[in-house]
Amino acid sequence: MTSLLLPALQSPTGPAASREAVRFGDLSLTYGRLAEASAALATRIADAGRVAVWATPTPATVLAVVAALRAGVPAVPLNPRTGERELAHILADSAPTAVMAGPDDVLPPALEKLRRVTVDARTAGTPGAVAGSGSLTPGGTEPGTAGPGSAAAAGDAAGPEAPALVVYTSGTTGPPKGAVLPRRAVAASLDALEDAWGWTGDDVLVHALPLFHVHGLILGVLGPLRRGGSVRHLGKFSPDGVARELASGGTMLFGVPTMYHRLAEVLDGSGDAAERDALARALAGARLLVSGSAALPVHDHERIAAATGRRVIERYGMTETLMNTGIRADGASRPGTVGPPLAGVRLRLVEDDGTVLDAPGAIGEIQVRGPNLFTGYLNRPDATAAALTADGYFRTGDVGTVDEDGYVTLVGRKATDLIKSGGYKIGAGEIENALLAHPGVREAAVTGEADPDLGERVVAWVVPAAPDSPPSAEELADHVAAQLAPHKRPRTVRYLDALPRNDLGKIMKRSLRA
Ligand code: MCA
Ligand code: AMP
Repeated sequence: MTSLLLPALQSPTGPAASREAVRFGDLSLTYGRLAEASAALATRIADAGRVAVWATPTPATVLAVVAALRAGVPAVPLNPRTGERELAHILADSAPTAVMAGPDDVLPPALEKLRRVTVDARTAGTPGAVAGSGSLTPGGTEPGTAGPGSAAAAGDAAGPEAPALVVYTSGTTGPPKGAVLPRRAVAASLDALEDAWGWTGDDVLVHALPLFHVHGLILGVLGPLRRGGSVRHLGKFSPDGVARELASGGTMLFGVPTMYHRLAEVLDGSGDAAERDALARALAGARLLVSGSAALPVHDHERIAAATGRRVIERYGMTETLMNTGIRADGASRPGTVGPPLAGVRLRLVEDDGTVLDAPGAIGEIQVRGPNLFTGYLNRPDATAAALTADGYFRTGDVGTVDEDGYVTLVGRKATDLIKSGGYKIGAGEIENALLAHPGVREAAVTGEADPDLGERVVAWVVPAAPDSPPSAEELADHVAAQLAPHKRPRTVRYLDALPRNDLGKIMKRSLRA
């Protein structure tokens, strides 16, 4: 493991400098430009204790995060669609002193109090920018600070335990918690994937994942940059975009199961035959198709394999642990399993009473330990202590089995109040609290239901304050989207006269589901 997080950005010259680092549509950044611009930007945030990044799916986000890493300043990526209540919580909790955003981004009032550092990844006119071809000349609102010497000024050499990112993730109750991810964990996890997948600087990764979570940002952006390779981001997921980028040089595809499901629907559907064939050819030509963040149903595995002759491989991770297991590029694919532990990761199954299970076929909670783990939750020593065992293992809350050759299969989750929808982790409690804050809601409970596209769908069970004029499902969805985030909105609302409760007054969600 190299001590620099992004060695390819240190002082690239010659062909290494002109290699494309990132491309979003017709906007692209070479290693040379990214190195220069991020070094200049790093000097502007060097004194920020923590910096928020308005994480739109654009090159500005890449530039901002790389600059923060090079400055040794922890970055807090924000979902640009975060609602009022959730944003207020994240800002109060993480206390950034500045926010990095693109020149045209309209920031919500809560962010106006912070120093705004404009990240302009489009300004043309600096040597190397080719007008009209989409080459970028970033450098922010202080032109002239990016010079050939400045790339070396940014160290990228903060200590291994220094926090690189704070990523917010939902729990069963309460607002999201900030997982503090040290540089050591980012490096270790990306290097374990290099080993598992033979990931090199020649790879061109294609994806359309959001840039405010581990999957899209750490694996999907820092992964290629650490290897000196390229990433092409689609901006917004579409089967056409996937086909286009894989057919024109893309070697790897990362996606959540919902995306692979939508690809399978095209491959298996009765739509346009030319579109279907183009997609099948493009997928067949890729070196690696990787799914993660939730389980890819075997039916979708099979449909993709039938149409392309290629197997999607799965890897299993978590915000707090980064990547734990994965099918190797040179290993047996085995749909339905998430592969063996990655290099450096120790994984065990544990019974409720703490007994470690080692009989093949045993089912228990998955606990993991290794250099890939976070350091803790920001401002939450209680939650951090509860998540870790005395001997340093992280309690994932996932329930699984390990077979004789070490392949892990996930069979469920300990907490029924966690919903995975479209690959996003969503806590039932935070949605219930948001619903209860709506004047038309007297009581609320939230559950997850199976959904062929999203994996699980958020369902709200509501007792209206006024039974004759309940708030509409759309109004409640809009309310949750505006307070928390659009992906947390209920997709189904069911109205009841009362919630089923046990003798202690606790809501019996099991009987709701039944
Ligand atoms: C709809 N929209 C609304 C509302 N309704 N906006 C405001 N209020 C409303 N009431 C908007 C949305 O914002 C969006 O806008 C559009 O309508 C469609 O939204 P939605 O229906 O939510 O999209 P979808 O089709 O359901 O999205 C599917 C998806 C998405 C693209 C697969 O779920 C996704 O990107 N998932 C990735 C999750 C992920 O990266 N997870 C990683 C975390 P517009 O059309 O403009 O966009 S897990 C992780 O990191 C660990 C480590 C791991 O293992 O990977
Ligand atoms: P998050 O906290 O958003 O990082 O989500 C982490 C959770 O996603 C894990 O605890 C798992 O429940 C789930 N997950 C991630 N990858 C997979 C996978 N390949 N198969 C099934 N579940 C997964």
